Amino acid sequence: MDSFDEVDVSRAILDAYHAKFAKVLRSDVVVVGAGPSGLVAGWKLAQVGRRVCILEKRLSPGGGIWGGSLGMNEIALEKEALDILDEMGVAHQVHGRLFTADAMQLSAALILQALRAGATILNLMMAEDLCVRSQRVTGVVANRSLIGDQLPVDPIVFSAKAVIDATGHEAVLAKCLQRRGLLRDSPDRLPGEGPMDAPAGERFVVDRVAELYPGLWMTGMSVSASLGGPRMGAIFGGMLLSGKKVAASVEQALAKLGPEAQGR
Ligand code: 48F
Repeated sequence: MDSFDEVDVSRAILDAYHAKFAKVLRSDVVVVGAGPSGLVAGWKLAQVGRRVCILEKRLSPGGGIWGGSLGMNEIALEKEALDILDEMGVAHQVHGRLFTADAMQLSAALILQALRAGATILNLMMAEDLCVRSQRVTGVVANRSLIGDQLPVDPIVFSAKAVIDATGHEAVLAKCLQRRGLLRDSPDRLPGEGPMDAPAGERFVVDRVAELYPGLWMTGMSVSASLGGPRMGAIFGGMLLSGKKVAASVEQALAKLGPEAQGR
């Protein structure tokens, strides 16, 4: 255990991180936000061979799953989402018309599924803007969390053929386009979420998954925040299914691109 010194430790980390970072500077898909919808989207796209980078501003991926409701670390979900749990080997319990799962198990499983499928997760990385070229989103501008919002330090760019806004209630990327007047037919500001209506909210985040602007898709609560859907809470089936649906939609769009854009 004494065949190394401290600089060996630093160098190993630096080299490994550099390789990981360099690999995703040009990705097929950049997912911003590692909550339930973003992690499912990243997992499913990596599973079909796409180079996927997931940017998460917090230290821990998992978004709103960890705390369940009121910090009670259980989440509820509907039967339609059970297949996704089964695929990951996450246990569930029956509670009347609903099901529950352990929030720790679900968060950990989603993170591991995404990583094992080949996605790269960069935590402490905060998306602050988008690259737009010829009226298409071509990448994400990001900075270190706790640098980007506090110090005058320039960001870095991750390019992508498709970007997914999975930033939850904040709908960060949709707002980037909105404040520049790039969203056609939209009012001065995004409508934000409507009042709580859990069943309608769950349907909304799945039904209304869409490409908001060429190259930019939305999933999870950012769908509601961008399009004025109802809020809902501590029920997660819609988030998982929304992530799965956006992955299918992005994959379909990427498959239509020319062969040089495929680059798997
Ligand atoms: O909030 P979050 O879990 O979004 P979601 O996938 O799921 C919503 C549910 O958790 C819950 C709900 C269901 O009943 O209503 O709220 O739609 O995950 C969003 C992730 O995005 C990260 C944030 O830290 C969280 O982990 N995030 C937000 N803004 C940025 C970001 C940003 N600018 N850059 C990188 N990550």
